[in-house]
Amino acid sequence: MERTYIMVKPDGVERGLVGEITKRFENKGFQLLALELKAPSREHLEKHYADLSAKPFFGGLIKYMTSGPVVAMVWQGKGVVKAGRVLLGETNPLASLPGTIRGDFALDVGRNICHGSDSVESAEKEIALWFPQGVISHNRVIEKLIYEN
Ligand code: IDP
Ligand code: MG
Repeated sequence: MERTYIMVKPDGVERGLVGEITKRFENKGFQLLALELKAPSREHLEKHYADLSAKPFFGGLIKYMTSGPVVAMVWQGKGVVKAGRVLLGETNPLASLPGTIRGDFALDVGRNICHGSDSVESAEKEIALWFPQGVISHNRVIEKLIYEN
């Protein structure tokens, strides 16, 4: 089953949006496999965002991401990587439709409150980076109410 890495960024945590963001993944039917409030180091975040290290906003991004604790999560379910990005909205919150997390709760690309993996491959890399100890394995009782097969 597909998994993705979702993170509430420091502004999302500080604004009290952890429950709101988590609720949307729960409501959709996805399964929570890991959740932890973390204060990652600069080095850890530089690894997480390594693909963006040449971007002009990289320094600001790392400063933003180290400004407070984040909530690191792993969610599992059918098509969860793409569906997670749909729930989040566009990178630029002003381009995000109402009904999406960024569309409902953010304005600025540099304060867009949440992260979601952009492919199955990067999801697995990010899960290994944030949860090197691994995540739980649990067969939900409600699985037959969420999936036909
Ligand atoms: P994503 O988070 O939607 O996948 P990415 O392009 O991977 O977007 O960029 C990672 C994060 O870097 C964004 O969520 C945003 O916080 C920040 N970022 C992206 N583009 C800009 C920009 O042009 N200015 C400032 N910050 C940016
Ligand atoms: Mg990205």
